[in-house]
Amino acid sequence: MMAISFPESLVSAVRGAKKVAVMTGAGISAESGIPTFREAQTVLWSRFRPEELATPEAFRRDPKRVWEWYQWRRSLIANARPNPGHLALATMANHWQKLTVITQNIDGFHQLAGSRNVLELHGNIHRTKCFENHHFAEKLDLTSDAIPPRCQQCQSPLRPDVVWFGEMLPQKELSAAAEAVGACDLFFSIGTSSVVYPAADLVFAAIRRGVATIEINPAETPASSSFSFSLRGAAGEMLPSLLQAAWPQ
Ligand code: BJW
Repeated sequence: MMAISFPESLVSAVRGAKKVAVMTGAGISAESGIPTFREAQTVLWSRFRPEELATPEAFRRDPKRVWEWYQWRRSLIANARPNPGHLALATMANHWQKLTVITQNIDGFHQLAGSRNVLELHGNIHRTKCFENHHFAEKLDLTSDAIPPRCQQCQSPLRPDVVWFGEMLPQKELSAAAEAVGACDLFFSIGTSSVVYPAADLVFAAIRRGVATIEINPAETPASSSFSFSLRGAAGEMLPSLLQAAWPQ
């Protein structure tokens, strides 16, 4: 592991924390090989902005294209694994009284890495529901030629159970996330550009509370200058190094 040196005040904030809230975004899964949203890394993603695919209007206009985009992402996720960033975070939980992981990601990697208290604000790509009536589909009927496949109860086209632009976030998860941010004594923002709301509201709410806040991101974000510590680097390198600095093995 690359040796990274952190300010002593940062290490003691990490070591001394009791209730920790962590907001994660696409950047934490980048080192697992999952492309982020706002960095043009692949042909598919650079041709369309997320705002043009991740909306109910886009699905209504061209359900096949949107479905196939998610099928492509499902297969990327199925063939990828959590990385050292996800794993370090799961280990850190053992050192704190409470860790709440609030994620905008839909890949399920925090849970796969062993994190237990995970709030998924934007849903999960592994669940499927129908567009019209939100009937959950336990099993996909891929024997029919229909793309997307149809709901077995109402014949409406199926879609992933994720949150698109203009849709409400799951209220239970959003309230629990706000509660965790309101109660934490240390807050991390990891791998998110902090431009999508209401998730970004939670980042700014943590900053406003005046508790210790740490950002981990190779690039600057609109929130960077407001954090107590803004660490420029990859989550898969920063988090294992921080774990080692706070609790040397
Ligand atoms: C690394 C790294 C490494 C790289 N290590 N880091 C207030 C103001 C303005 C607008 C709004 C507002 N409130 C609501 C809105 C509208 C809208 C919105 O926010 N628009 C903005 C774009 C302006 N929000 C909504 O519509 C939300 N719903 C809502 O508000 O409902 C109420 C309502 C309903 C009806 C009418 C009015 C109100 C819903 C938002 C849903 C977002 N959905 C998506 C798709 C999810 C499904 C899917 O995956 O397909 O969520 S869009 C996409 O963006 C996805 C992400 O979770 C989300 C955030 O992106 P994220 O994770 O930050 O990724 P990137 O790519 O932006 O950034 C990656 C970062 O990682 C970068 O900074 C890199 O540098 C960094 N990085 N490598 C660490 N190794």
